[in-house]
Amino acid sequence: MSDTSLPPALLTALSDLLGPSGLLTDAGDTEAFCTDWRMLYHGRCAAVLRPASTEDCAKAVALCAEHGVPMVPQGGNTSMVGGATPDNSGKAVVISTNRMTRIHTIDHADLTMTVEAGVTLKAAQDAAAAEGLMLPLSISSEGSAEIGGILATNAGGNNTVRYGNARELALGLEAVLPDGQVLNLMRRLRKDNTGYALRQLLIGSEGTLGLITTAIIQLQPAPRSRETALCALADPQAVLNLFAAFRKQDPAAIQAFEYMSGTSMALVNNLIEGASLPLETPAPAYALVELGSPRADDSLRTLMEDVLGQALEDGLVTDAVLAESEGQRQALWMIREEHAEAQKRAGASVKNDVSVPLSAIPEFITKATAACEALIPGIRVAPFGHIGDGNIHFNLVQPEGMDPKAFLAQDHAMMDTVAGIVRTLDGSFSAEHGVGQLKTYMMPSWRGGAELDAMRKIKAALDPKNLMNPGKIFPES
Ligand code: 2HG
Ligand code: ZN
Repeated sequence: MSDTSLPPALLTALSDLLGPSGLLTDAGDTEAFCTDWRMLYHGRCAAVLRPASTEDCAKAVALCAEHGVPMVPQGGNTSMVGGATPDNSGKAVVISTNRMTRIHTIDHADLTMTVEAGVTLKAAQDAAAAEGLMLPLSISSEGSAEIGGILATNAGGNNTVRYGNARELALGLEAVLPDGQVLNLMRRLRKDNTGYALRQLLIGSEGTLGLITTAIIQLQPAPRSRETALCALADPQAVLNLFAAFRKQDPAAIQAFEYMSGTSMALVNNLIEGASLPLETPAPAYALVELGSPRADDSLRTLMEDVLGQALEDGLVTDAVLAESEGQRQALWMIREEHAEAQKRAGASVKNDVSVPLSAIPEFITKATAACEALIPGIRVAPFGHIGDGNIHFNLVQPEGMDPKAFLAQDHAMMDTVAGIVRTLDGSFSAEHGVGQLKTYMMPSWRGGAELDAMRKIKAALDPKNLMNPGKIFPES
């Protein structure tokens, strides 16, 4: 039985092109593609298209474009801002990349991997590791998030502090444009100033300018020594001081530098099975520090012990634990990576993925905490994130016992309160999660004037009928 509203001619053409496993039209099969990971958005679609190659994807896009059917690209469906969920008109098709799962090559001389959009980040990391190399991008959702979506949203994550965002790692790209043309930018060059950097335009465009199908990713030699520590501290300023202490000794050794507040840590402890704080007493703030090097000597251990030893002596760090095995390292990372899941289990929450200059972080956290507590008494302010990049997930969890709907009804008031403080500190309301549909309403006041105008002109030039991921990034008027 088919639940689609697609015109019969298009349906037949798509069915001939993609075959039974490449075209889903039953509501029971398409439902999972119409809801986001956080269950905040519940859209509908006319069909889910699952092309298995760039060629099929391009033909499917051309057919939809011809019939004026909107298209929503979707990877692992892990967006935090509703970036891959269709609206509820039921007119759009979702184009899922999850059948494009080939890893074409891993090149040791160029240190690159050529990979299709639907490969999960974890599968790509594992393939690199199996060859003694490292794909230096790590995010909490890496088991499901796919390479195409990661590039479309310019994901950041835990290793940005050393290796940059997804943008810095993509040397080449192939994408299908909104009219079905294939844009082949698969060049593998570190230097290439031949006209506009279209690759960088597609990266971070959240699927509004085209659908990324293949990429060439820069790899690194695998680390042969790694040191990981969890530290307890008094406040975010102390966490930043510890970051500065490591940076002063050897900035290139810092592979990750993460912050967790006492409140967010307590949620993980209470709500995630198998997670327990490996420190004597709970603290107001924590830092998860990872150092890495392709050298196999013990210089990182010395560095870690020297900096932490001094910090403990100075009272900057109040307690610390070092991972003594890969198992212990993974247990420390599990505590960090389960933050999003713990907050989901704690009830409704509002996410503010912000960045401010490093020096402004303590002031931001203090002011935003006070403002949110004044706005909603009993609110649980649970910030954490990539403090080494100035990126804080300033997440707000509903008061215990409050009706989740009543809490979410105030989401704009909360987001505007936080964003207002971010603005006074020269920050951004979207650091690494994108604008999606959740934050489109903020665009005119943040990216108004010539900047938003230029963005709209680019969108109109590449997608004049507004068919590719409509309703994302751009506010309606
Ligand atoms: C992370 O850093 C992700 O774990 C998710 O970006 C952040 O839940 C969040 O807000
Ligand atoms: Zn993050």
